[in-house]
Amino acid sequence: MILYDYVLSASCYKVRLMAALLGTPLTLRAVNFHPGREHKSPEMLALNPKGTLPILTDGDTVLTDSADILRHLTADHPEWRSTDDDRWLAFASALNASLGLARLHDVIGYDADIDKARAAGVAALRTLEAHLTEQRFDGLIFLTGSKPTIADIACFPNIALAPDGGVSLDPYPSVRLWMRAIRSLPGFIEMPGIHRLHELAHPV
Ligand SMILES: N[C@@H](CCC(=O)N[C@@H](CS)C(=O)NCC(=O)O)C(=O)O
Repeated sequence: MILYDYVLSASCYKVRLMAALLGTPLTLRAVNFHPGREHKSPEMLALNPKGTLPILTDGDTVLTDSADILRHLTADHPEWRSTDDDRWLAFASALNASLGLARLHDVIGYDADIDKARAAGVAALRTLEAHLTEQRFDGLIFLTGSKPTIADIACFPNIALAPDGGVSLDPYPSVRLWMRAIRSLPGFIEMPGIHRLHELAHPV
Protein backbone atom coordinates (compact mmCIF):
# COMPACT_ATOMS: atom_id res chain seq x y z
CA MET A 1 0.00 0.00 0.00
CA ILE A 2 1.25 3.46 -0.89
CA LEU A 3 0.38 6.52 1.21
CA TYR A 4 0.78 9.89 -0.47
CA ASP A 5 1.84 11.73 2.60
CA TYR A 6 2.74 15.09 4.09
CA VAL A 7 4.51 14.88 7.42
CA LEU A 8 2.71 17.89 8.99
CA SER A 9 -0.78 16.83 7.87
CA ALA A 10 -3.01 15.67 10.72
CA SER A 11 -5.09 13.68 8.22
CA CYS A 12 -2.04 11.83 6.87
CA TYR A 13 -0.86 11.18 10.42
CA LYS A 14 -4.18 9.42 11.18
CA VAL A 15 -3.26 6.90 8.50
CA ARG A 16 0.40 6.51 9.51
CA LEU A 17 -0.65 6.06 13.14
CA MET A 18 -3.35 3.48 12.38
CA ALA A 19 -0.94 1.46 10.21
CA ALA A 20 1.75 1.61 12.92
CA LEU A 21 -0.65 0.42 15.62
CA LEU A 22 -1.73 -2.47 13.39
CA GLY A 23 1.83 -3.30 12.36
CA THR A 24 0.79 -2.86 8.72
CA PRO A 25 3.64 -1.71 6.48
CA LEU A 26 3.01 1.36 4.29
CA THR A 27 5.17 2.74 1.53
CA LEU A 28 5.30 6.50 2.08
CA ARG A 29 5.44 8.81 -0.92
CA ALA A 30 6.26 12.31 0.39
CA VAL A 31 4.21 15.05 -1.28
CA ASN A 32 5.49 18.64 -1.13
CA PHE A 33 2.20 20.04 0.18
CA HIS A 34 3.79 23.21 1.51
CA PRO A 35 5.24 25.28 0.02
CA GLY A 36 5.22 23.25 -3.23
CA ARG A 37 1.44 22.62 -3.50
CA GLU A 38 2.35 19.34 -5.15
CA HIS A 39 -1.08 17.93 -4.15
CA LYS A 40 -2.51 20.19 -6.88
CA SER A 41 -0.08 18.95 -9.57
CA PRO A 42 -1.51 17.20 -12.68
CA GLU A 43 -0.08 13.86 -11.47
CA MET A 44 -1.76 14.17 -8.08
CA LEU A 45 -5.06 15.52 -9.48
CA ALA A 46 -5.18 12.52 -11.82
CA LEU A 47 -5.11 10.34 -8.69
CA ASN A 48 -7.41 12.54 -6.58
CA PRO A 49 -9.41 15.24 -8.43
CA LYS A 50 -10.27 16.82 -5.03
CA GLY A 51 -6.59 17.78 -4.68
CA THR A 52 -6.33 16.67 -1.05
CA LEU A 53 -4.15 14.38 1.03
CA PRO A 54 -4.07 11.67 2.23
CA ILE A 55 -4.35 9.32 -0.72
CA LEU A 56 -3.90 5.58 -0.23
CA THR A 57 -3.47 3.17 -3.12
CA ASP A 58 -3.80 -0.56 -2.63
CA GLY A 59 -3.41 -2.28 -5.99
CA ASP A 60 -6.12 -0.75 -8.19
CA THR A 61 -8.00 0.72 -5.24
CA VAL A 62 -7.54 4.45 -4.67
CA LEU A 63 -8.91 5.96 -1.44
CA THR A 64 -8.94 9.71 -0.88
CA ASP A 65 -10.61 10.18 2.48
CA SER A 66 -8.95 9.36 5.78
CA ALA A 67 -12.13 7.77 7.22
CA ASP A 68 -12.36 5.39 4.25
CA ILE A 69 -8.65 4.65 4.59
CA LEU A 70 -9.00 3.80 8.31
CA ARG A 71 -11.91 1.47 7.47
CA HIS A 72 -9.82 -0.14 4.72
CA LEU A 73 -6.78 -0.66 6.96
CA THR A 74 -8.92 -2.30 9.66
CA ALA A 75 -11.13 -4.37 7.36
CA ASP A 76 -9.57 -7.56 8.77
CA HIS A 77 -9.15 -6.20 12.32
CA PRO A 78 -12.60 -6.24 13.98
CA GLU A 79 -10.95 -5.46 17.32
CA TRP A 80 -10.36 -1.91 15.98
CA ARG A 81 -14.02 -1.40 15.02
CA SER A 82 -17.19 -0.59 16.94
CA THR A 83 -20.78 0.09 15.95
CA ASP A 84 -20.34 3.68 17.20
CA ASP A 85 -17.39 4.47 14.92
CA ASP A 86 -19.34 6.23 12.17
CA ARG A 87 -20.57 9.12 14.27
CA TRP A 88 -17.03 9.71 15.61
CA LEU A 89 -15.58 9.57 12.11
CA ALA A 90 -18.05 12.33 11.18
CA PHE A 91 -17.01 14.20 14.33
CA ALA A 92 -13.34 13.80 13.29
CA SER A 93 -14.13 15.26 9.89
CA ALA A 94 -15.74 18.30 11.58
CA LEU A 95 -12.65 18.65 13.79
CA ASN A 96 -10.58 18.91 10.64
CA ALA A 97 -12.71 21.86 9.52
CA SER A 98 -12.35 23.65 12.88
CA LEU A 99 -9.21 22.81 14.90
CA GLY A 100 -7.42 21.51 11.79
CA LEU A 101 -8.15 24.68 9.84
CA ALA A 102 -7.07 26.90 12.75
CA ARG A 103 -3.77 25.00 12.87
CA LEU A 104 -3.17 25.28 9.11
CA HIS A 105 -3.92 29.02 9.44
CA ASP A 106 -1.39 29.49 12.23
CA VAL A 107 1.28 27.07 11.02
CA ILE A 108 1.34 27.54 7.24
CA GLY A 109 -0.70 30.69 6.69
CA TYR A 110 -3.95 29.20 5.34
CA ASP A 111 -6.74 31.65 4.66
CA ALA A 112 -9.44 31.11 7.33
CA ASP A 113 -11.96 32.87 9.53
CA ILE A 114 -9.75 32.09 12.50
CA ASP A 115 -12.19 33.18 15.24
CA LYS A 116 -14.94 31.03 13.74
CA ALA A 117 -12.59 28.03 13.33
CA ARG A 118 -11.35 28.30 16.93
CA ALA A 119 -14.89 28.77 18.33
CA ALA A 120 -16.11 25.65 16.50
CA GLY A 121 -13.05 23.79 17.80
CA VAL A 122 -13.77 24.81 21.40
CA ALA A 123 -17.40 23.70 21.03
CA ALA A 124 -16.19 20.32 19.75
CA LEU A 125 -13.70 20.00 22.62
CA ARG A 126 -16.50 20.64 25.14
CA THR A 127 -18.58 17.89 23.51
CA LEU A 128 -15.63 15.52 23.62
CA GLU A 129 -14.80 16.40 27.24
CA ALA A 130 -18.41 15.72 28.30
CA HIS A 131 -18.47 12.38 26.47
CA LEU A 132 -15.10 11.21 27.80
CA THR A 133 -16.02 12.24 31.35
CA GLU A 134 -19.19 10.13 31.08
CA GLN A 135 -17.10 7.25 29.73
CA ARG A 136 -14.76 7.57 32.72
CA PHE A 137 -17.71 7.32 35.13
CA ASP A 138 -18.38 3.96 33.44
CA GLY A 139 -14.71 2.97 33.77
CA LEU A 140 -14.10 3.41 30.03
CA ILE A 141 -11.28 5.53 28.66
CA PHE A 142 -11.77 5.42 24.88
CA LEU A 143 -14.50 6.99 22.74
CA THR A 144 -16.49 3.83 22.14
CA GLY A 145 -15.47 1.62 25.05
CA SER A 146 -12.59 0.05 26.92
CA LYS A 147 -10.49 -0.51 23.78
CA PRO A 148 -9.36 2.00 21.15
CA THR A 149 -11.00 1.88 17.72
CA ILE A 150 -10.70 3.83 14.48
CA ALA A 151 -12.92 6.46 16.16
CA ASP A 152 -10.10 7.36 18.57
CA ILE A 153 -7.41 7.33 15.89
CA ALA A 154 -9.50 9.57 13.60
CA CYS A 155 -10.10 12.17 16.33
CA PHE A 156 -6.72 12.12 18.07
CA PRO A 157 -4.47 14.12 15.67
CA ASN A 158 -6.50 17.32 15.38
CA ILE A 159 -7.27 17.27 19.12
CA ALA A 160 -3.66 16.72 20.15
CA LEU A 161 -2.46 19.41 17.73
CA ALA A 162 -5.10 21.97 18.80
CA PRO A 163 -2.56 24.18 20.62
CA ASP A 164 -0.76 24.69 17.26
CA GLY A 165 -3.94 26.50 16.17
CA GLY A 166 -4.17 28.62 19.30
CA VAL A 167 -6.67 26.41 21.18
CA SER A 168 -5.56 25.32 24.65
CA LEU A 169 -6.25 21.82 25.99
CA ASP A 170 -5.82 22.93 29.62
CA PRO A 171 -9.60 23.08 30.37
CA TYR A 172 -10.21 19.45 29.30
CA PRO A 173 -8.78 16.91 31.79
CA SER A 174 -10.72 13.92 30.41
CA VAL A 175 -9.50 14.73 26.91
CA ARG A 176 -5.92 14.90 28.19
CA LEU A 177 -6.26 11.55 29.94
CA TRP A 178 -7.63 10.04 26.72
CA MET A 179 -4.70 11.47 24.76
CA ARG A 180 -2.30 9.97 27.26
CA ALA A 181 -3.95 6.56 26.80
CA ILE A 182 -3.51 6.81 23.03
CA ARG A 183 0.09 8.02 23.28
CA SER A 184 0.98 5.03 25.43
CA LEU A 185 -0.51 2.39 23.09
CA PRO A 186 2.01 -0.22 21.89
CA GLY A 187 3.24 0.81 18.45
CA PHE A 188 2.33 4.49 18.85
CA ILE A 189 4.33 6.78 16.55
CA GLU A 190 4.99 10.49 16.82
CA MET A 191 4.71 13.37 14.41
CA PRO A 192 6.11 16.88 14.89
CA GLY A 193 4.00 18.39 17.67
CA ILE A 194 2.86 15.05 19.12
CA HIS A 195 5.17 13.08 21.35
CA ARG A 196 5.24 9.61 22.72
CA LEU A 197 4.78 8.87 26.41
CA HIS A 198 6.84 5.70 26.29
CA GLU A 199 7.62 5.84 29.99
CA LEU A 200 3.95 5.38 30.93
CA ALA A 201 2.22 2.10 31.46
CA HIS A 202 -1.12 1.76 29.71
CA PRO A 203 -3.56 3.40 32.14
CA VAL A 204 -6.46 1.04 31.43
N1 LIG B 1 -11.76 14.64 4.14
C1 LIG B 1 -10.36 14.60 3.98
C2 LIG B 1 -9.73 15.93 4.36
C3 LIG B 1 -8.26 15.87 4.42
C4 LIG B 1 -7.63 17.24 4.43
O1 LIG B 1 -8.20 18.22 4.94
N2 LIG B 1 -6.46 17.32 3.87
C5 LIG B 1 -5.74 18.57 3.78
C6 LIG B 1 -4.35 18.40 4.32
S1 LIG B 1 -4.38 18.08 6.07
C7 LIG B 1 -5.65 18.90 2.31
O2 LIG B 1 -5.24 18.09 1.53
N3 LIG B 1 -6.03 20.11 1.90
C8 LIG B 1 -5.89 20.50 0.54
C9 LIG B 1 -6.10 21.93 0.38
O3 LIG B 1 -6.58 22.53 1.31
O4 LIG B 1 -5.73 22.46 -0.67
C10 LIG B 1 -9.79 13.47 4.82
O5 LIG B 1 -10.03 13.39 6.02
O6 LIG B 1 -9.11 12.64 4.23
